[in-house]
Amino acid sequence: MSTRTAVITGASSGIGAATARRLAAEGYRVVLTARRADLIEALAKELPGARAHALDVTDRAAVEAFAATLDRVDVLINNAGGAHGADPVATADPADWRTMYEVNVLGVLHMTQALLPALTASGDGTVLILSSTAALGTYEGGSGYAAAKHGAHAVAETLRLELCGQPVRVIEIAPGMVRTDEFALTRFRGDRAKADAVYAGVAEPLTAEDVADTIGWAVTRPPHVNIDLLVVRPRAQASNYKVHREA
Ligand code: 8X3
Repeated sequence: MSTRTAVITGASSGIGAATARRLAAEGYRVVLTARRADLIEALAKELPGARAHALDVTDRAAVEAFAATLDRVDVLINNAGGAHGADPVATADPADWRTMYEVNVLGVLHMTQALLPALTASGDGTVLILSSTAALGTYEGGSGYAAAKHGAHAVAETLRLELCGQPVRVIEIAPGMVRTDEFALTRFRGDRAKADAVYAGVAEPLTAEDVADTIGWAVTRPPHVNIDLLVVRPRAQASNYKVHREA
C-alpha cells in the first residue's frame, strides 16, 4: 500500500505547520498549502516526502488546479482561517466579515469539493474542519468571526449527514484559547499590545502543538470511529468568558 497522503491548508505557521509536523511523524506524506510559498517550502524540506504548493483557498480556480496535481488524498485538514477585527456589530467593517467568511467557510467549501472524489476513492477518507469555540458560542466583539466559524460548524455537521454511508469521516476540532504567533496579531491588525493582552496572565494557553496532537489523535482512530466534534481548551479557560488570569 502506498503512503497515505494528508493535505493541510494554512500550513505556513501555527496550528497548520504543527499539524504538518505531527502527521509527517505519523507517517503521512504531507502536502503543505498556504499563500506564503517561502514558509511552506522551508517546512517541506524538513519533512520526509513532503511537498509544498502555494495556494489561496479562496481562489476556486487555483484550488481546482491544485487538486488536479494530486494522485492520492486520504486526509484533508481544513485549517486555513482566522479572525479579522474585534469590533462590535454596530461598527464592524463589512470587509473584515467578507474576508472571514471567504476563508473560514468558502475556503472549506472549495477544498472539500475539489478533494472529495479523491478522498472517497481512497476508501478511508477524512475531512477535518478546524473550527473554534467561537463556532459554538460567541462573545462581545466576536460577531464576524463567530458567524464565520458557526458557518464552518454547519458545513461540518451537514457534510457528515450527506456522506453517511460513504467511506469518508468528517471531524470537527474546536479549539479555545491557543497562543500562536499570528492569530491575535492578525485579528488586531499587527497591534502587538492588543494581541498580547488576549493572553495576559493566563498561565498556560494551548500551543499549536497541543491542537496538532489532538488532530493527530483524531485522524489516526480506526476507520469506523468518527470523532464528530472535539472541543479543546486550556485548563485555565472554562468558557469563552471564564478565563483564569494570574495577577
Ligand atoms: C480562537 C478562539 O476565543 O479567540 O478560535 O474565538 S477565540
